[in-house]
Parts: sequence; C-alpha cells; structure tokens
Amino acid sequence: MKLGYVPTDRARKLNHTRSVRRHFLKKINTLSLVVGILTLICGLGIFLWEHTTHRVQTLKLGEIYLLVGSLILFLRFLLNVCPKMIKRPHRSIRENPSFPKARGRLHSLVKNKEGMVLVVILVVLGALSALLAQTQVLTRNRLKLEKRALDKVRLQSAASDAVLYGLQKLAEDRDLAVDYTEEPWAQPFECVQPLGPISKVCIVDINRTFDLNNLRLENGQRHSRSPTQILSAIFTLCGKENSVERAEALRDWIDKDEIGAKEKDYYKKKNPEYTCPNRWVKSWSELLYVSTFSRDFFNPESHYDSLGRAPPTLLNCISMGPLDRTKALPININTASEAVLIGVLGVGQQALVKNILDYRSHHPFRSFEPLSDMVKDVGAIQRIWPYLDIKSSLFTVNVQAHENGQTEHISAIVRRFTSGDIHILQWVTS
Ligand SMILES: [Ca+2]
Ligand SMILES: [Ca+2]
Repeated sequence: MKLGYVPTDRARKLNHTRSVRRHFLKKINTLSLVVGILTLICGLGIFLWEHTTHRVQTLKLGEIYLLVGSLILFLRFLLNVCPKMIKRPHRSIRENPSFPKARGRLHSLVKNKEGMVLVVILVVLGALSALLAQTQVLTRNRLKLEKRALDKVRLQSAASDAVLYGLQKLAEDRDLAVDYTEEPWAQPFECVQPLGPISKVCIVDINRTFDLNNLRLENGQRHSRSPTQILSAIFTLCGKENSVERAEALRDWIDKDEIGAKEKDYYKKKNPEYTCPNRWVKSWSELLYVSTFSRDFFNPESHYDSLGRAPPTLLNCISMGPLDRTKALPININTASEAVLIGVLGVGQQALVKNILDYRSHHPFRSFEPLSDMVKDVGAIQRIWPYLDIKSSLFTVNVQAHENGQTEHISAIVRRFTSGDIHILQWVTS
C-alpha cells in the first residue's frame, strides 16, 4: 500500500522501537485476556456449583474472582484503546512535507479499524458488567439469607441456653413446699450471652390454670366436682357461648370410653371422616378437630360486663400439661387467677374466692388450714380438694432471644418433683 510517504532514518528507528513495544504489549494483552477470562470463569463456576458447608466464605471468594477478572479485562481495554485515541504521529512524521496527504487516508483506515474494535470491546464489557451486576445482586441476596439463617441458629442456641438458666432458677427455689408469684423464679430476668444475643426468660407455672387433660379422669373422680363442670364454668367466665356443649365435646375427645354425643360415631359422619382419639391431648392445634372448637374460640372476647370489665382471656385460664397421670393436676391457689378459682370452686363461691385473694395478697398459703377456716360448707370443699394445691409441679420456661432486629421464641414445659429434680417434658418452638 503506497501512501506517498517516505520515512526518514529517524522515523524508521522510531518505528522499530514501536514495533518492539507493540510486540511486548501484544503479549501482555494476550496474557491479560486469558487471565481475565479464566478468573471470570472461576468466579462463575464458584457461584454455579458451590455446595460447600462454608457458603458465605465461598460466595465471597467467587465475588472476589469476578471483580478481579472484570478489573483485568477493563485495564486491558484501557491499555488497548486509550493510547490509540490520544496517539499523535511523531513530530518528524508530522513535519514531513508528504505527511498531510497521507494523513487523511491513514487516519481513515486506523479510525475504521479502531472503531470496530471499540464497539466489540464495549459490547463485551457491557455484557460482562450486566452479568457481574446480576451476579452481585444474587450474591447479596444469598448472603443475606445465609446470614439470617446463621443468626436464627445462633438465637435458637442462645434461647436454649437461656432455658437452662431458667431451670437453674427453678431448682434454686428454697421452699419447694409452697410456690407463689413473689418468689425469685417467678420474676422475669435477662440472660446476656457472651457473643451478643440477649434472652428474656419468664417462668410461668402451669398450675395456675386448669388442665384440659383432667377431663380424662372424669370417671375416676366421682366424689369430686366434675372436670367437665369446671371447664364449662371457666368457658362461661371467659365469655364463651355453648360452654356445656363444648366442654362435653372435649371430654368425649379425651376420655377413654365411647359414651357420649361426640364420640367416634359422630366424627365418622364428617367429610372427610376422622376418628375420636380418646387419649391425652398434647397439641393445641389438635383441638381444632374437636366439634364446636375453632381458632376464634381461643381469642379474647371483646364485650364488657356491666362494670366495664373485659372477660378473662381463655388461654390464661386453661392449659395442656403433657403428662400422663392417674389423678387430677391441681391448681395452685397461690397463683391461680380469680376466674380459675371461681371455675374450680364453683360459681356460687365468689365470697370464698374473694377471701382467698385477700389472704394471699398479704402472704401465700403455706398450708390448707387458713382455707379450711374460710370454708363454711366443709362438705362442698372436700369435693374439690383433689383440684387444689399450694405448690406447683409443672412450669413453662418461656425464652425470647433477640439480636439485630431478629427474635426467636422457645419454650420448655418442665416438671419439678417434690425432691427438686426437674425433667423437661416438651420443647415448643415458634
Ligand atoms: Ca417455692
Ligand atoms: Ca371418648
């Protein structure tokens, strides 16, 4: 290709030097292209096929690979394109009289070639940038999910540890013969873990409520007030309708026999049909299968009585002790609410309940003697004696662990024997 331009010796020397430099730069270009692409492939490979147990670290490594690969390719792009864009012919060439004629044609050829290369490189870089951006978004989301999962495990671990502190608190009770709400175990406390999570621990005695599983002993307690009668009274006090029908349906679900209106034959007519288990209930969700029960039934009632008082919340009056037994689980008269006391003692015993509440506001019942003194109808109180106690044997240790706006709840239902030994009966997680 003749351009009409005859280079001088100095120009030839300069061209030779540039040729050597271009050869060196070409090697660098090739090497950076290979290294950049390989690094990107490694990064993508880590993202697509990582199945290690150290996901967070692996994903971060993949992200680093992608960033380094993109950086190498970008620097290669700058090294290739920018010098050509700002490159000017050497002074000896520019001052040659024949240069202006050749400059236009040379400039046109170089410009076309560089323009095509520039477009291709820009398209590739654009695609890589989009891929990198998408990968980074996915990485961030995955890391966020991984972090939440890790935080959840940490919080659950902290909550489990806090339950053990709660058990220790129960074991440290110095007076196992009497339990009341002013004792140290009944006071909520915080448990601070060395690594950060804070757990709030609250111990509640189950004996402050009436246990539904007492219904299973219906026929074994003929001389006592019936558990169905007690439960029905509690339902009514909590503002529920059809209390007798509901209590009897629950009794049929739990008791051993097949005598009753809501036994096996009744549930066979359901669509789909199911059976009446006739056993202890240990799950609240199971109660939703019992006739006349629903989720709304356990919600607090919003209507008020003539004195403007809302009825007690049902779930604060009943419980479900996961404990097989041969006699009723008694309520603790030191901790039971007014509604539970009325439900157990009878609706006509409000005066007695008031005396009990007055007495225990000053000191706990340490024996049944003060209660016997309050009772006028000794025969009536003897019928409910199996349902009364002055200590508690079942407790729920509730723990709420929280950190960085995340919260985990865990509960343990435990039994404390008269010897002070404590057994965990059931774990409840949310
Ligand atoms: Ca005690
Ligand atoms: Ca039954």
